[in-house]
Amino acid sequence: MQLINGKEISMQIKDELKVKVEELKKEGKEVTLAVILVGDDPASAVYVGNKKKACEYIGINSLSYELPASTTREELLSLISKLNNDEKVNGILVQLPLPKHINEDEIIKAIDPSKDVDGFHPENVGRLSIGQKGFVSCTPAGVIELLKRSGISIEGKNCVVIGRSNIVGKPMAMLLLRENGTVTITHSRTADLKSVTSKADILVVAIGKPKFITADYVKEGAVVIDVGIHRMENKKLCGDVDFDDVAEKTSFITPVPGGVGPMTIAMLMKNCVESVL
Ligand code: BQF
Repeated sequence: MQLINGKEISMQIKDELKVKVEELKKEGKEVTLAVILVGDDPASAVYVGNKKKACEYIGINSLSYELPASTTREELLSLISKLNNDEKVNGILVQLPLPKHINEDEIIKAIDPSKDVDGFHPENVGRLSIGQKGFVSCTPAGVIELLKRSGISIEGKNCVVIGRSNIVGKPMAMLLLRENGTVTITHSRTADLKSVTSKADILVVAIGKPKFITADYVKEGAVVIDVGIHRMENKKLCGDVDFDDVAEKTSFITPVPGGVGPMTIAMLMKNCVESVL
């Protein structure tokens, strides 16, 4: 079993981006990301903090908008419109989830697709599905980058994705398909999940249930990528995969923390740099 060190690989990517941003500065080009956080969800605050720290490390300007949970859709839409029209702003990120009284789809649709560094706008989702250039959702993009930089080939492999969210599962499947994987998407209504996952050469797990995937779901020698993130009672983080049970059966596995999570941030930074090119 080989541990895939997402922290280390993400650092490598961030260092590459730092060089790129310095070069852009010599050409008089700056990179600026606007980060919008609505409400006071503690996990969201941590994620936004991680993104701002990464910007600082790389040399990307970050503009921070922290709005109360009582913010109306009109107020949020008007901020987005202002940022869409601000030529100094290259990327706009609205941290999800939003408070329940605001429709996320409407907000995402309001972001200029050319500044949609999260890759959530329907235009960018559509582009991914028909093989055109565009911003790709950061977490699944990070998973592909982890596989490539670990020397794991996707072509011809039996790839099984657990989870069908718009942010992870669906774009993950599209990306694996683009790399010529043979892709199966499973979800909460899948009959006999175990029989499907135990045929996977590459298993990407985004279920949202702590330590759900045990050794009996995994084929001997498989690559297991854990997208889940949960905070346990003892404050420690764990994934959707029961790491201690599964690890010895795999050829490669990602830990939580330090696996996919840091790659999500690195790919966001990559999208920000690409938004100025
Ligand atoms: C690590 C996220 C669920 C819902 C909304 C590093 C992050 C997490 C873990 C991070 C995530 C998860 C983010 C680690 C951003 C990934 O060391 O393991 C970084 O900041 N993430 C988000 O913005 O929104 C989410 C998960």
